[in-house]
Amino acid sequence: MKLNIRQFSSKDEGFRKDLDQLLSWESVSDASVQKSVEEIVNRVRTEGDAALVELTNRFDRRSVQTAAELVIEADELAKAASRVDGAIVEALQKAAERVKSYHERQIQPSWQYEESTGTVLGQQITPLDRVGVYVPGGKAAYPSSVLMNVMPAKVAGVAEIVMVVPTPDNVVNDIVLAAAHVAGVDRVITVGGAQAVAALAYGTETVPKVDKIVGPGNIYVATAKRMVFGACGIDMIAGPSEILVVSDGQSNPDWIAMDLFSQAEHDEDAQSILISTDAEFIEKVHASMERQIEEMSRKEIIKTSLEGRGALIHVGSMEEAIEVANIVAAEHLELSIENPEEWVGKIRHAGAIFMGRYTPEALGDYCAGPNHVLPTSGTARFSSPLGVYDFQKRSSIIYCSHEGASELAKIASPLARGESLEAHAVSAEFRMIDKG
Ligand code: HSO
Ligand code: ZN
Repeated sequence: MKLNIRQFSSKDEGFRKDLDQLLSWESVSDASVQKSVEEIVNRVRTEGDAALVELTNRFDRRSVQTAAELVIEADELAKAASRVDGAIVEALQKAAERVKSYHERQIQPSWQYEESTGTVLGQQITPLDRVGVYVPGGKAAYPSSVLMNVMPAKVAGVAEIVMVVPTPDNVVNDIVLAAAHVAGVDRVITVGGAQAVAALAYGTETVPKVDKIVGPGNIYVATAKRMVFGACGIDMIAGPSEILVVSDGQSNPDWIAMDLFSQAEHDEDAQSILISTDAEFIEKVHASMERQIEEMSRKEIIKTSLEGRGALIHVGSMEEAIEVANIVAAEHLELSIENPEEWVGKIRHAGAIFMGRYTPEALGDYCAGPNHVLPTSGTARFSSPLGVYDFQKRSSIIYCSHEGASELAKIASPLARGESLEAHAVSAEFRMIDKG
């Protein structure tokens, strides 16, 4: 199948402009979506379960009478897992174990230090009490994403995890429920869309109010998450998935072609880019893609993605390749080169860096251990993979000895008077040992 993929060279005039255009992604903010989400959120907020039942019946073509029918308790999840192919359950368990072990290294301990006056200062770490995990239904229902969203919360010590997943026409995805079971979700509620987000943010008679909502969703879900932010925390708003492969031309072109496909098959808006110092290699990868695409079950999605947002970029040197990679700030960056450890230190912006020829993104997507919820659309410039730290918060600890308080009061008092805040000044001065 012929594939018309954009080709650039860093030598081209206007290369930087072309690159910026390639990378530009407008997250759609549609006024009509905004309006209907606002209505839905307000209804669930004020009417609770009644609105949740009515909206779920309407949008998901269901006919439940009460909100209790929307709940799947933990023992039901175990039953769902027993209906799933044993090899898949075993793989989910192995993946969960690896993701857990990786994330355990992210736990931030509380700390404190003592000054010579006996004053103690520190930071106390606590997990969030309750978290809601949104799992999309339909074509993007990924059991692996259930693990990636739930495991860091578990490792952080979140006491209760509620998962919501739409089940249009009453069709449940047993593998998603099995993943929830393996990850240790406490309860699943079969609702989706903006109504699910509102229920989690404000609580209903049946859905407990959570402290943070994580997990990807469509435009309605993303809009609702932005809207409820403040009532609870939210994770980042994910854009389409991207991969950037940097190759020295020495890898197998078929492997690189398939790595690019692996991102393109996610959806039509996904972005796959190859950068290489070897123009001939780029041609080989292109030819391989045109050959291998014939065998792909998602060939139409792959073609649309590659022709719409993909690119093959020739650069003059590895230095230039790294410079471009830092501009792209890709969600996934594969360094398919001989000595990735020599170059990785120069990468300043990337969600996850896959080192060498034997590390395709697909292994990271499922089971290597690091999280696959990563910053998209260049946001790796200022944000990080989902992690244990997203489910922990910090409280400052200040414990003054009498001597320490006295010393601090000498600093605080003039500052307070400078701000014309007398009570502050006097409150501090009361703790002075020598008030003279
Ligand atoms: N590459 C996706 C994650 C995923 N892949 C789920 C397969 N299943 C976004 O990082
Ligand atoms: Zn993937």
